Amino acid sequence: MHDPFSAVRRYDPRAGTLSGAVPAERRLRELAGVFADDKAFAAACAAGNPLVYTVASAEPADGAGDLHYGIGTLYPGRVGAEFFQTKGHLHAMRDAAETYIGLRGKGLMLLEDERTGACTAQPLEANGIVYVPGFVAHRTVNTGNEPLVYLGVYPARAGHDYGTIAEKNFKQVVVERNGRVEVLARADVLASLR
Ligand code: S6P
Ligand code: ZN
Repeated sequence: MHDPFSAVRRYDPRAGTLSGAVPAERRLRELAGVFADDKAFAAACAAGNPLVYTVASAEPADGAGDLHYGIGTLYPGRVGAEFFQTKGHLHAMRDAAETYIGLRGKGLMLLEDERTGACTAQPLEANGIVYVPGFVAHRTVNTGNEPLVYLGVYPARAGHDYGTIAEKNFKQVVVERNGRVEVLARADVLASLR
């Protein structure tokens, strides 16, 4: 029988593992449309289709008040000038918020409110916490040289809407330029690639 109290898991912040969870893998080819530079994307896929990130999730129960959580491990790397990043999503249950807790490494979260269009890039790194309110699309970017490992905790019924992002993408793009991390407008980056 399901025991509601046998709920202890172990995680490893260096390896990004979670006991009892088989990590889902996202390789570069699955991120078609995410990166601004189509040519660099095609070249990187052809050159070995690297593992970009894994997510190891725990879904203890699915009631209205329940929580799910997952450990994301986003590897360092770039496609052209743009840092490795997650697909990004809104929650299907739009008002579902999420708390991201940084465990290892250094990066940014791109946040974009679908109601107002307001967007920002917030630091996500070891010992830092980013709160993602409802109605806010979120994407994680690794701007460092080691894996970015984080824990995301969200309502069990949040769900994922990837389609809206696939259509519109995020307004901001995070690139390395002259050895520095820069957050640029996608429209400007696309124009410079033409
Ligand atoms: C789930 C939570 C994270 C992401 C993970 C991968 O609500 O936000 O666990 O699933 O960062 O990102 P994505 O966009 O591929 O789901
Ligand atoms: Zn989420």
